[in-house]
Formats: sequence, structure tokens, C-alpha cells
Amino acid sequence: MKWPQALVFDVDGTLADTERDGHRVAFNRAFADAGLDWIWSVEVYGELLSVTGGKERIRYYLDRFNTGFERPDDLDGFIAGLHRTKTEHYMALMAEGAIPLRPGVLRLLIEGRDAGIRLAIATTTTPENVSALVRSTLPPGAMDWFEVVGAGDIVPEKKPAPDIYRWVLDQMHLAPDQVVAFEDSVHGLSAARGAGIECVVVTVNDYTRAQDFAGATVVLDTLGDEDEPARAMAGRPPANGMVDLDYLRTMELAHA
Ligand code: XBP
Ligand code: MG
Repeated sequence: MKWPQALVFDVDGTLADTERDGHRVAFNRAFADAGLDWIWSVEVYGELLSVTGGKERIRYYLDRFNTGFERPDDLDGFIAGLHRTKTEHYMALMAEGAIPLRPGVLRLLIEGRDAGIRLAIATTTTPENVSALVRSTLPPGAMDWFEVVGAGDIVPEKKPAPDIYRWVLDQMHLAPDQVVAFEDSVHGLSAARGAGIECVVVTVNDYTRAQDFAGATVVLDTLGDEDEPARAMAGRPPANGMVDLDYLRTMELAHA
């Protein structure tokens, strides 16, 4: 049987380095719009990333970093409203082309597509954010490249829970050992491994580089491109410097 049958991509940090200059900025703009004096610095945001999901992250901030804030009676509604505004700001940032794709992403997507490998997304971010990033970085109509997009609140438990990967597998009628996942963070790795899926980790920035990626099939700095070969932090790097289908197929042999 051909392996892998599908490539399943995380979005934030994996397709593009969106957290510091995308999500963080959008949160801060939403707070300013609401008249709040909250400012999430680069450092604080690094700590807030221990919780995935924007609404969950705001709640965590109030629980741990801003305990003095006088909470409105409808805290859920308040957070949801802030998060809606944040999503609008994030989409506007993407439309301006604020964040490029990471090296090798477009190359691997095209190779997979041309070879008839199925493509999917498994992310905790809001679905509109996925489309906004795809629209701003990939050719017109590229959302259709992804057969399944698992995103946001579609599952009750976000990463590191495996739910989003299980949901994607379910939609595609695939077993965990038929696909490979691409992640940039320990939460994403835990989610993929929890669903029994092999996971290539591409570290992205200071937020995730030092994390413990035990359980990853390989840990690389990027997927690699012609002019920018991938380097391995753990596991075997691709001989030609690029994560391509030939390289991924050797991973299956390693786990046979
Ligand atoms: C990404 C996230 C997301 C974004 C915010 O994690 O944690 O929550 O930071 O997105 P991963 P929303 O890359 O592991 O999927 O505000 O739209 O929730
Ligand atoms: Mg990620």
C-alpha cells in the first residue's frame, strides 16, 4: 500500500510563523479596540502559548497574569467578543501579506498534490484564519487542495488532545498509520502522537525550538528548499536537504 496516503499539516508555526507577528498582534489590537490596557509582549505571549486556542488563551491570561481584572458577569460572552475582533484583525493582517509561508511548504504541497497524495489540515486556530492565510500565501483556489480542514472549535478538546487528528482521520476514512503529520510545537506533536500518527517536527522560533520533541519521527529546522537545506536536530535529515515524498517513504521503512 502506498505510504503516506495523506499529509496532515498543522497551520500556526508549521505552514507559517504566525504567532508572534500575527496572532499576538491581532490579540493586542482587539484589546485596544475594547478599551483594555492589556498588552501581550513577545515574552508574555511565549508563556501564554502553553495554552492552545485563542479564547482559552485569554481566559488563561486572566487566571494567571491579570487576576486583578474585574470580570464581567458574562465572561464567556466577553471573551468570545474579544476573540471575534481578534479574528478580524488577524484576517486583515493576513490580507496585507504580513506572514509568508515557511521554506519548503509550497514545494511539498505541490509535490504531494501532483502525486495524488491527499492533503489535510489539523489546527486549533479558527477556520477563517486558515482561509485567510491560505488566500494570502497560496495560489487562488488553494483551499480546495485540502480535502479536510479540521480547525478550531469543531472538536471539544484542542491540542495537545488528539481529538482534531482523530476527527481528520475519521473524515478521510484513514487509519493513523496511513498518514504523516507536520507540527512545530510540543502540543501539536502530542496531539498527533496521541492519535497514533507519525510526526515530522519543524521547529520554528524561540517559542518552540527548545521544547522536548521526544516521540517525533524527526526534528528539523524547516522542510528545506533548494537554496535552504533542512537541518536535523534529531533523527535523520533528508539527503537532498528537502522533505519530499521519497524521504517520507523512508520514514515508513524505519517504523516497519
Ligand atoms: C495554534 C494556536 C492557536 C492560535 C490562535 O496552535 O494555539 O490558538 O495561537 O488561534 P497549533 P485562535 O499550531 O498547535 O494548532 O485565536 O483562532 O484560536
Ligand atoms: Mg503549531
